[in-house]
Amino acid sequence: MTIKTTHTAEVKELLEKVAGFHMEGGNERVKKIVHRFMSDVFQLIEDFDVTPEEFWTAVYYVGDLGKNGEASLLAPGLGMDKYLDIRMDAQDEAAGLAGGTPRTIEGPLYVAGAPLCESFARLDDGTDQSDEVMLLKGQVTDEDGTPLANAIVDVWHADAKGGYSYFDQSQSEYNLRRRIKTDENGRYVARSIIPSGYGCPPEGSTQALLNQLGRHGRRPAHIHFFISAPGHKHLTTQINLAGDEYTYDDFAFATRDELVVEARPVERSAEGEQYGVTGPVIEVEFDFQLVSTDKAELQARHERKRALEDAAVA
Ligand code: MBD
Ligand code: FE
Repeated sequence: MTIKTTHTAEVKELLEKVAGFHMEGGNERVKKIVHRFMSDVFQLIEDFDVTPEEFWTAVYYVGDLGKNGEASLLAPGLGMDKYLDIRMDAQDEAAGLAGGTPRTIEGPLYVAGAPLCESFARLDDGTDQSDEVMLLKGQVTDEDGTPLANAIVDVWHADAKGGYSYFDQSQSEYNLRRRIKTDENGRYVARSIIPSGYGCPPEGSTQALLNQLGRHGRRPAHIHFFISAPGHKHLTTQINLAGDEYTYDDFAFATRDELVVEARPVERSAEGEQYGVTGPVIEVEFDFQLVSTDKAELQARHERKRALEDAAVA
């Protein structure tokens, strides 16, 4: 039998005190949100008849999540980053700012301040000779197809083991991370290595919850981008390599059809040779279309805590 308590005068008063409704100071929005949040938690405890054992398991789960730094990894796993994208897409639609290359989630592994290069960059440090060479190239244009010169292609991806430099301390500084300024035709070229998919740490808090849900914690091979150009809406996106087991089964829900790209093995690459990349490479080509806007706040990435964001020199 479920005992009903959430709607009693005693619990209502408790929730109001919890949220500081009777106090002068503090932040009104935070008070309202905490009040709603705690009311929903109490209601959930009532509806599911949560036991003290279950409750304390959850409390210590949150503690562990903080200790192993996985809160920003659990968020995409629970579809929260995707949901924020859905909201931003709807807001863009309502403001007449839809279109261009679709956005998809940033993820928790960006590092600010990667070296800035002109039109071409080599992203990998050459450590592992057995890695497959990738030639990544494309063009940044506006929606009419006009090339955008001097756009910034801020690119980052995992190594062949699925690890990201900075977070994986065995990699060199800014390995597989660069900012590339497009040339006069809006083009960018990068030499790198083919990334592998990512897997959540098997002993971490995120995977522990995914196990309870019968879910895996894997992402397909993917490449992240921030694309920016003056007068245009900042774009946060990723491309997913076609043919990966997880291309359409991403634990972080970041795949969009328009962002799936073939990786094409070629014996030689004309663009590559321009930059001294000879021999067989795997070509990955992707063009970006940016939407114009004069609103300055839409031209920059939204704020969030990011590695080295404040230390970065522009
Ligand atoms: C990643 O590489 C990533 O992009 C996301 C969203 C989550 C975990 C690892
Ligand atoms: Fe990633």
